[in-house]
Amino acid sequence: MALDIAKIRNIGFVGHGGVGKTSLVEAILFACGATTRIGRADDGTTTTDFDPDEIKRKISLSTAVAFCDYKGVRLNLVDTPGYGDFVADARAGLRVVSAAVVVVDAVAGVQVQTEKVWKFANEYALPRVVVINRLDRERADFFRTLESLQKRLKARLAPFQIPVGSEAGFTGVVDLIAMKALVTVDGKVRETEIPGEAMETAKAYREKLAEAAAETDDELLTKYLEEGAIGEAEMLDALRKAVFQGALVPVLAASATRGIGILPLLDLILKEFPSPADQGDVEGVDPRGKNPATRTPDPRAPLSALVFKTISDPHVGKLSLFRVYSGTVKSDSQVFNSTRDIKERVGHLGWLQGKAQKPVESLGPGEIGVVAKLKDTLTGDTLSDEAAPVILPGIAFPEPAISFAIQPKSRGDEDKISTALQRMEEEDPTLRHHFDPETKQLLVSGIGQLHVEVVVERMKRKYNVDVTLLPPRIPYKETVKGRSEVQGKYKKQTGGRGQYGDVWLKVEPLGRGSGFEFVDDIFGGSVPRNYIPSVEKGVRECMKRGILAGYPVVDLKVTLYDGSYHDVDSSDMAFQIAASMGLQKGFMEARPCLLEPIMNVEVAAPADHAGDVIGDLNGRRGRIVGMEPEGDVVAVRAQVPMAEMLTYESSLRSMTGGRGGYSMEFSHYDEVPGQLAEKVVAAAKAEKEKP
Ligand SMILES: Nc1nc2c(ncn2[C@@H]2O[C@H](COP(=O)(O)OP(=O)(O)OP(=O)(O)O)[C@@H](O)[C@H]2O)c(=O)[nH]1
Ligand SMILES: [Mg+2]
Repeated sequence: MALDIAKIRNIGFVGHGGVGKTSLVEAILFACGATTRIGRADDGTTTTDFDPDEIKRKISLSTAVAFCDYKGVRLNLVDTPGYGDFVADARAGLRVVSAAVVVVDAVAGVQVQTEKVWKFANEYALPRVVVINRLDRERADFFRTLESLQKRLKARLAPFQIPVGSEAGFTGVVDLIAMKALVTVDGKVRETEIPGEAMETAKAYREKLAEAAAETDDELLTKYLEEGAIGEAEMLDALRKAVFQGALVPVLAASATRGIGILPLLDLILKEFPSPADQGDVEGVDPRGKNPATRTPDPRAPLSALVFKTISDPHVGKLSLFRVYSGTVKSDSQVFNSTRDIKERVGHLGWLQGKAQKPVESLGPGEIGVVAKLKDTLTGDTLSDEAAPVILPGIAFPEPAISFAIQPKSRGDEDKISTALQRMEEEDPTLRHHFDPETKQLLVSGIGQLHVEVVVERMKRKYNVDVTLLPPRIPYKETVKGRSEVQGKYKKQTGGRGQYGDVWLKVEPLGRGSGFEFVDDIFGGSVPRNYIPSVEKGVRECMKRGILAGYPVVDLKVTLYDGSYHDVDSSDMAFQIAASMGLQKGFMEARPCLLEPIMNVEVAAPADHAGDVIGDLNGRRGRIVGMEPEGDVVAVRAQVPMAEMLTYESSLRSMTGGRGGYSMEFSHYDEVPGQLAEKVVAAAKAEKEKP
């Protein structure tokens, strides 16, 4: 029997790295009796950080799912990673839930990835709650964190609680709706009167909450303004509606590792967050006629399910994690992968408890489950009924931003390496590899250095191949700043039939990020129609190979405006070569330049080190774009070329005595200054001439 859809809550746990998402999920599982002991992130014993690399590094590297039952309702907890390199997985996790728990650290407040996941949640219009966690730590401050939230997140936030006690003395929370305290004494939660010292603050925040409730509704607001108060029931009702719609975001207080604030969070999830039934119909496309199609969350409707995560293991094989939107999928059956137009056999189905699975006969709408050994299904694919196929919107993943060359440690391992990488790409859509014929190197591309390092470790542990990671290759690009008009002529006369192609090309720059434009401006047949695609192909191939230093050419407009041909000797190939020759010449005459990736960097450093951090960033050709003090920490935002950030980790560590942290992501491409560009070009040339 599939679960009752109204009694399911699918919840995503998101936030900046290390704020306690995994610990919070662990505390919830324990509180609901799904586990008999509380695992600890530091000991590598949590349910959702089960991967050996996660245990070793003490951070979540990928999204994991666990379930528990609370007051008769099934909670599917989707624990996502918070570190920048892996945060794409958080977006995939949020794709299949109906609400999000955004966890922030009570010392650090809003951090880079907090804003990132907030945007992901906006994208899917998810109702959410903010949990201010780690309130038991030194220098933790609920109210200062609240301020940071209000300043940096564009949302209507309302504390539903305030903490009882602070730092090591943080013992519980005041529920501002019931005006009661829930304190933990000897590991047990007790409901008590509000302690005297918290009373005044509680009253003030209760008033703010009433105001927030009144503001959700014009009629209520009038009443509030006229009478100075609104009734308890009205207030609750208004708050509930606003939270449900995502118009108001409750803020709660917690300590995951001390088990404080867990039950009120669960009650809120139960009462205020939508079930998959409330989420209603989903929209997709019928692949047969490309028409829009909707699916109702009904167990008897045709099946639609979305695969949001793939785990591949050399021993267990492939696991596909999916959420059902409509219909019912049964063990030992066949489904239709409508994204790839193939049938797939479904063997055993299961619910997920971290790495463990609980076998089930079938999964209905709203459920999240796992199936092993689907042959060709990948993340983002829709599973449906062959008779009534539908494709649900997929999941967008960011493009890799950084590439490293890798070398096998033992000879003859090349094949093993590509097999391993192919497998890992099945489970990680942000990973790519390719062989660069120019440098004869195997390049692995990922989101950041940590990402690629983890891939290399995994390759060793799971696939038993050891490789050396060479310094990263900066993905430069080439373009022009000026214009030129040139001829490209290819003529060969060898014995019998010759080769003849002749084109005149105009080469011009395009705006940053616009890619490539080919304009056919031939009138009167100086280049015959059937050779025009050959010219475009020649130009494109040449752009791909690069001209200045072997990096791809971008932001270029090429106009073919004249040429000539020969009745016998002209051919597709001859025109391709002529175009390529023309472009190489035209490119070099149009003031070529190199472009480099510029990163958005955010550094959090102790305030007394801010000067050093800024000076150092300036030295890295960085441009400081903002600086915000947050307590005794300063957040510095800058734009810095990627080439200057390769050694940042260790520099920051030594500059701040290990207390600084940073994150970065790709922002845009910009011109490499002249002298540096010359060096890159010279290095590329040397590389090419190497035997
Ligand atoms: N003092 C204190 N420490 C906590 C609390 N919650 C988590 N921690 C600690 O914070 C560290 C990170 O906890 P995790 O649960 O792994 O954090 P996370 O948000 O899942 O981290 P990522 O998934 O890697 O982004 C661990 O050392 C936890 O023990 C808390 O409430 N109080
Ligand atoms: Mg985690």
